[in-house]
Amino acid sequence: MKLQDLLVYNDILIQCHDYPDPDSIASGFGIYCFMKSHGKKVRLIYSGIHDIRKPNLLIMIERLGIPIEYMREPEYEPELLITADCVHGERNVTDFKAGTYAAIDHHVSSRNSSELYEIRPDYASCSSIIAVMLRESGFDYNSNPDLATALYYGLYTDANSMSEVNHPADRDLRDFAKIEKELIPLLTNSVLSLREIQIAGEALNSINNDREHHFAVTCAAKCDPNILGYVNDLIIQVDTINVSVVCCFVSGGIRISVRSCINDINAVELTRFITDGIGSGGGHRQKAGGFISLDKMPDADPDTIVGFLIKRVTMYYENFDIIRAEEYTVDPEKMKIFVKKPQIMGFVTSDSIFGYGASFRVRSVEADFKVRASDDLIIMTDSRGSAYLIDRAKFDSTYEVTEGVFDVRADYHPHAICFDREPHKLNFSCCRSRGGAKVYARRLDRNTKLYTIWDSKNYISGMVGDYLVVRMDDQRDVYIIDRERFDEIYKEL
Ligand SMILES: [Mn+2]
Repeated sequence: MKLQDLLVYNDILIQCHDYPDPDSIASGFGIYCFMKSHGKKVRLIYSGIHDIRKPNLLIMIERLGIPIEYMREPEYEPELLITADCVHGERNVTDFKAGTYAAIDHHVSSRNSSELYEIRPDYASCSSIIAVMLRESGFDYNSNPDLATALYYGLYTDANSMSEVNHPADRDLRDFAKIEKELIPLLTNSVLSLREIQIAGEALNSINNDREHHFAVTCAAKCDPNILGYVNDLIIQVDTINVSVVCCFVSGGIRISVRSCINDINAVELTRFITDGIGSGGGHRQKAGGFISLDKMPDADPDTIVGFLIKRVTMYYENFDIIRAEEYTVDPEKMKIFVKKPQIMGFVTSDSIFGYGASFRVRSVEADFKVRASDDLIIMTDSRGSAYLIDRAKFDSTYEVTEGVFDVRADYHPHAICFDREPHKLNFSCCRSRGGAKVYARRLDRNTKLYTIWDSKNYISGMVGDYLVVRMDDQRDVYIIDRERFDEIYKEL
């Protein structure tokens, strides 16, 4: 869905979830500004038993001039109702009737069937989705500093002070929003009430510590999700705790915060494992956050959710093998020989972007990485938009240049970022791999974490059904490829 698709309507109501948080308010405000700029009759509202009382929200609304109104009961039936950071029909949003419903949200919902619903669970905040959608519709959110600050703060709070940013769109909003800098410290230091610091204390007092696997789980009473990160950053410092999960009930579901201080457990991966099928999650190797939809766990209470989390974390621990490439030896009985098929890939020479010697970052779906431009260094991509570097010698021996422009069919097209300049979209040309390289491979029958010879700190994850692959000409080079991709690249000899 595009924001322009909503311009056929004139009488528009934008609704945040009940007891809105900064992300919901900022998202609604973004849609409001867009609709206003097109001369629409529009109101921004929220409902719930009581109006907004939290000091940071009151400051945000006042200082950024956000025209949000409290509407306890529906006052009229608009032509179009757009829910921001929530979906009509979910439990966390009061039922308002409308001619047509639209929604923009980053929470997994079972009600995302309509064409006017834009749900992107990979984004850490709804504000990041709004930032992308505004830009795609030709509306520069930076032209309105209040809006830029609101969206930034929406992401800031939903991503636990930016430590759980996830999608490249989150990173773009974090890096490129032109914010009113003095306001952020004021907002972030008006978060805790006396009651909330007591909630933090209670959560610390009721830690469940698994002594076998060295993980901890605790549930905090209903509180601002910021408390979760705060509590969890303390728990992870305990000597006998390597992994910690803290949860609390929030509007519409359960927020979880996950920390890991060991290489063998990636916090994002654990978060996704916990929320698989019932929610979503994102973040970094050491810090991550997730959301479980109450729809999927309707009977959850603090005790059952703690029990559930302990069970899932234990399951995670007991369901993977670890392989270290350096110590790995091929067992020809168990592995078959495959040959690489020719592949069409995209490439761009690094010095063709900002010139020879320029330093910049490449942002792609998976991560950002640094580049020092030279004619020897080439940026590659595949059709899924994941990017990586190779040197010219390896490029020349593996690929031949072919005609045409390479098409990235992915949610996020790789960009080059040079200081605070606008991100530069990379234009890739086509090349074809020569193919013919032989590998040993086998399908994984257990989830596996692999430390390659290139990186002894960050493992690569393989799930049951993926392939463990070993280069025949260099048997130390062990890697994992997912099942679909493996079938695209290799055929059995
Ligand atoms: Mn949100």
